[in-house]
Amino acid sequence: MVKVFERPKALADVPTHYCPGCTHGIIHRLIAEVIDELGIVDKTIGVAPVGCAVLAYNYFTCDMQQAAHGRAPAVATGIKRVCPDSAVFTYQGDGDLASIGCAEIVHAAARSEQITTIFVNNGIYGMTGGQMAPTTLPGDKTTTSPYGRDTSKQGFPIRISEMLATLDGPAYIARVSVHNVANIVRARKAIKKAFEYQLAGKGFTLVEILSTCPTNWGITPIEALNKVKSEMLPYFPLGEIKDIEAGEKK
Ligand SMILES: Cc1ncc(C[n+]2csc(CCOP(=O)(O)OP(=O)(O)O)c2C)c(N)n1
Repeated sequence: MVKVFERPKALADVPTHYCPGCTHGIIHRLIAEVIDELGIVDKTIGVAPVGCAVLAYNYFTCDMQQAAHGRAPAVATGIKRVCPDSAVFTYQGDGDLASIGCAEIVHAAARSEQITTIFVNNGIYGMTGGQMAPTTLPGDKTTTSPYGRDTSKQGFPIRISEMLATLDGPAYIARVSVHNVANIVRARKAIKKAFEYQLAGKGFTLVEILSTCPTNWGITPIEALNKVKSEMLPYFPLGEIKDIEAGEKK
């Protein structure tokens, strides 16, 4: 019989706690596939965030460390500097990375720490019940913006990837999405490239992944995927935002 499906070895054989239609699970799988493909499970150390992915340490079979809210880049910096031969990644939501942890990610990127950040942008604080995040779209209703995000009072969403790409430190920054198969394939390529750049010592790498939160968005999983496509993509355009290798080839 031909085997058509195999769980990546870097992914533990346990059920996850994620809501139906949440794309954290897809993103976990992509990271695990890349870790398997690069054969680095024994030397990979992930840093779990505070947010819905707080239990990520239960889902990956590589070493994992838990960080305080937003502090994953600082924790990852320490790990990587002590274990320079390891592959270190942080896994962070938009509340974690773009709000309370904004300073940490900016300075880790500016220092060009040799780490890979997986930035899961679902435009909301999922774990705590759907509060407005720095990436919440204008007009979107959340528990802290019940009439919709009003940019005159609550400001505009932050495009973290573009902002970090202005720094000299990052080697690779891409924004991808997992709302359909073609984009899942592209997301996997970007994650792999980020890990490869880290292993080659090229500098700080970050992959922002547009994600869903049907529970707190108050819509169905299918509607959530459609919202990513029709509403998030125009505000957060996909693509490789910085790639030091592409720059050199020009
Ligand atoms: C120091 C501190 N402040 C606030 C919180 C409460 N808190 C837990 S998760 C979270 C936001 C999570 O949102 P996000 O990072 O976008 O991840 P998601 O849950 O959407 O995946 C907040 C504010 C906390 N745990 N610690």
